[in-house]
Amino acid sequence: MVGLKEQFKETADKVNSEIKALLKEHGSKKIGEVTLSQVYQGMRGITGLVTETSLLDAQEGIRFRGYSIPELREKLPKAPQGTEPLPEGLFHLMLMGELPADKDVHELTALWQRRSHVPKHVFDTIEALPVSTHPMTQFVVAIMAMQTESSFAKKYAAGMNKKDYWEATFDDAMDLIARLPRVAAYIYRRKYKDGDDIQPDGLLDWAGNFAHMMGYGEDEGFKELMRLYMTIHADHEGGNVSAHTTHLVGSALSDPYLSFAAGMNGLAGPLHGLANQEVIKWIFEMREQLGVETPSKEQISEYVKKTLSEGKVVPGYGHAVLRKTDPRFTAQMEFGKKHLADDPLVQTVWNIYETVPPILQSLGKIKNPWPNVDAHSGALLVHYGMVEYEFYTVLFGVSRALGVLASLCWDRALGLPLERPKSITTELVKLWLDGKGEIWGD
Ligand code: CMX
Repeated sequence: MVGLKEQFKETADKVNSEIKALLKEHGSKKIGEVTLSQVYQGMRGITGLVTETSLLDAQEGIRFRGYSIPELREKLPKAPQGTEPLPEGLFHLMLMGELPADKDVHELTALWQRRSHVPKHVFDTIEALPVSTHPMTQFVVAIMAMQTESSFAKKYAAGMNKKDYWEATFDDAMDLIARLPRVAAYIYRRKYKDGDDIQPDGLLDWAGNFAHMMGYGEDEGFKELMRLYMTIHADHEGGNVSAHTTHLVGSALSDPYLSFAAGMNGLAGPLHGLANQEVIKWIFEMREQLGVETPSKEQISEYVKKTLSEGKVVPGYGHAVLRKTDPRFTAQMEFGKKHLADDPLVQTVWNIYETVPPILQSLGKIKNPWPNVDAHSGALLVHYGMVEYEFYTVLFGVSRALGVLASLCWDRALGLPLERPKSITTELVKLWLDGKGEIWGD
């Protein structure tokens, strides 16, 4: 779609000039201080990145270009007869900084439909893996196999002018987003449905078609859930592991396929995206051990204490930045109340929500005892029949592509450089504390 690409370039040029002027006048202003604890403890609270697509407030939660999740659910275009936002609209908002018109969203749906062809060798590569391979591993391998299609890699090898990086990145981002649902659905059908692959439906929206290819095309409720799911998991500002990794690897001018695959390896960690499978696994194990379908709050409380006493985390709770209930949790809870309030598993998730925070709080060390996005998503999926929880992080990954690839377009359009922070050794820290060594920047 020439239109969106040109519009993006025009917007990016304007922002680029603004940033240049801003740095010329204010470039030496300090925006914070760094403590020794922050250096050792995961760089929490250090502002060191620019990500244009979304901003996280510790108390309020995520805003995409200034819009909260409830606002997006109201304002973004919907599917015919649908009430949840189309993720195409969120992508447009993140990329362009403005809410899309219905027409923009339809054009994006059509563009992604046109560019969704996945080459045969990608399916062959997936087939070369044992079917028992974790779906996230199959997903990353498939993304790497698709790297043969990278326009950025081909153009760079041929000698691309740095002024054109943004365009090749844009093209790769669009192709990747268009192809990911097909690849992810193929992995799902291969692993869980005897390889009974379902061809795309060229008339459906991006998330609706994804639901269809996974085998849930007859279920309007599941399609609506996918539209909401793909919207709320897309972005969470720039410092989280998947977004930061994609940005970091991209800063070496690794093409968007390489960068996104790297980000997905980070999403596959249990403290990040894999937590969505861990939550359901944990609830299933609790139900099995207690021998009941809907454990009481007292039983949940005992099980949480047991989990903690075994030196494990309670999955789905806590956050590195947020300090309140995640609005992505709340959006899913609202979806649950509207469509499946009687579901016993969903009710268990709500009982856990009432039980866990005071217990975590009582430990005195946890900065955020409240649920994050992963605490709720699995229960909704199980309701519609998707019980294969090892697949859940792939759903998260398909959605996350929207945010991190929109950001990668911005990275190249703004000409952001190689990322290379300074590291130090404990030896140097000790010398510095004794006044015998200098830390760069001190
Ligand atoms: N259960 C048990 N202990 C927890 C906990 C939880 N849910 N959340 C934090 N803690 C512990 C930490 O492990 C840490 O313990 P130690 O001091 O013994 O090492 C202590 O409380 C302080 O941690 P914190 O500063 O509050 O949290 P962090 O910023 O270090 O970690 C996170 C954030 C998300 C990794 C952590 O809360 C956690 O492990 N949660 C469970 C896994 C999870 O749900 N991850 C998904 C996050 C959302 C996403 O990215 O998808």
